[in-house]
Amino acid sequence: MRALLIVDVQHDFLPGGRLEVPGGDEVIPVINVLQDRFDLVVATQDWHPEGHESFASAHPGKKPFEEIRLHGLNQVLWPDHCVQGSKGADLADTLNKKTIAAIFRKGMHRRVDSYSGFYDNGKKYHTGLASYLRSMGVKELFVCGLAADYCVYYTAKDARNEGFRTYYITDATKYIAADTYEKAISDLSEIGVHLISSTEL
Ligand code: VGL
Ligand code: ZN
Repeated sequence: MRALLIVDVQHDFLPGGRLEVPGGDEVIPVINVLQDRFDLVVATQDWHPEGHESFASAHPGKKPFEEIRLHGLNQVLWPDHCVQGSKGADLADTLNKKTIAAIFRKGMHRRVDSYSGFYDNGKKYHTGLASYLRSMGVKELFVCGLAADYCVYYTAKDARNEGFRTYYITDATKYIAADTYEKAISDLSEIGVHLISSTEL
């Protein structure tokens, strides 16, 4: 059984959104076409409470994209984004949602960020995604969405560590910054995540 995992294709990560990913909207037509080729389609949704500690606005004097130590972890500070119940947190209007069987929300714990769809950055709280995929008989997981160098990267890495044969679809994701993307790609290939193009599917 193989599954497609669509990471954080939400308004706030699209051009004009609060944490826009350059060219982020371009992944949507690619993902829409891909969906039909999978037995199972699952999505994640970044879903922060107001005042989440990953927001620069929660730290007086700090600006977005600065890095701090937060409860023992390195944390990039972000503009407020994907606030629970806001329009920016909705899955993109043009994303086909008909085939999405389940949506796993993350980033709800105020004190810790959650890039991966599997667990938070401190690996303390699980979303249930790993056991869900196993219970559905998934062996191969194909990861796409936003952003390539943060949530898609960490999700693919954890998928591999959880024992799934993992594929990272390079033309169905876009990055926030080129340097973090380069690091992500080399780390993923080192740990045995397969980098593929949607045209190979
Ligand atoms: C993301 C930064 C903060 C992502 C989410 O979806 O890649 N990046 N929250
Ligand atoms: Zn976030």
